[in-house]
Amino acid sequence: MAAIARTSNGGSPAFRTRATENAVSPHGQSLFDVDERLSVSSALEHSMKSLNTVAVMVALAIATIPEASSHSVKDLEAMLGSREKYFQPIDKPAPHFELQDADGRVVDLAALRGKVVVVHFIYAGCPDICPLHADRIADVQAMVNQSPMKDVVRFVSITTDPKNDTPDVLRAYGGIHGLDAANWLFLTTTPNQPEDTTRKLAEQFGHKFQKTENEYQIHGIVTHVIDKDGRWRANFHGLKFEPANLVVFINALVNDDHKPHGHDERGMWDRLKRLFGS
Ligand SMILES: [Cu+2]
Repeated sequence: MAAIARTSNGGSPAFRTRATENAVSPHGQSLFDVDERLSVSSALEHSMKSLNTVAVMVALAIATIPEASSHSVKDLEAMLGSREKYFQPIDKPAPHFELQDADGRVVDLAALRGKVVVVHFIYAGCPDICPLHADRIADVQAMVNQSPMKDVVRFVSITTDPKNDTPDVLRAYGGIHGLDAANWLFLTTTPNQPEDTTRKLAEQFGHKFQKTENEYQIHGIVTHVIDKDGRWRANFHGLKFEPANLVVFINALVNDDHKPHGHDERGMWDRLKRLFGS
């Protein structure tokens, strides 16, 4: 039985092309200024490979944009809200988790402070959707890792099937899907946690993995983005979102040192250091 994923159709090629082209605009304006001159029939829309190439250029280009303010993150949220229909802005503390990697190293949310974290839930035995989700995350990671953002961004896959996703399975999975272990983690439950811990965690993130009689799981697809302060800032739903939009959003959070929630010390210190060139 196939897992069922909550996806919907859309994401017109015209939109993808326009958003991507505008994101590389060299004029120092908003990444999403509308440029109606672009042709809908651009060759880009026919080639995911070309799109990825352009998207890598986007990642490189935006990495050189001067520090964004929280104001620009809000602006970007508003623009993504109208242009990327699979984007859902959120602003609340991310659900806490304490899990472990294939080598038994415990990783909790607090350990990821100071990093922008892209989290998603999958299980290795999934026959259809999870492999595609992992491939999509690998695409985004490849773009991010072409830029200095690599040091500030962590990609975290969490298995919802800890019984079957043994350490060996976890170790093999990244290589199969092109995920770079430099800033990617595949986490599972710790030995003393109940078997459904990560499925419960997915519910805290707002979606469900429901086990069926034959070991498959019925589930949706959501990519979560957590900022450097551990706040859950967005969901990208399904697989039809434009990867470059996720990269642009990640970039805004990487550059956002403003603390809108009343704890500004580190951001202020960083700005002072930059001001004095140290
Ligand atoms: Cu799946």
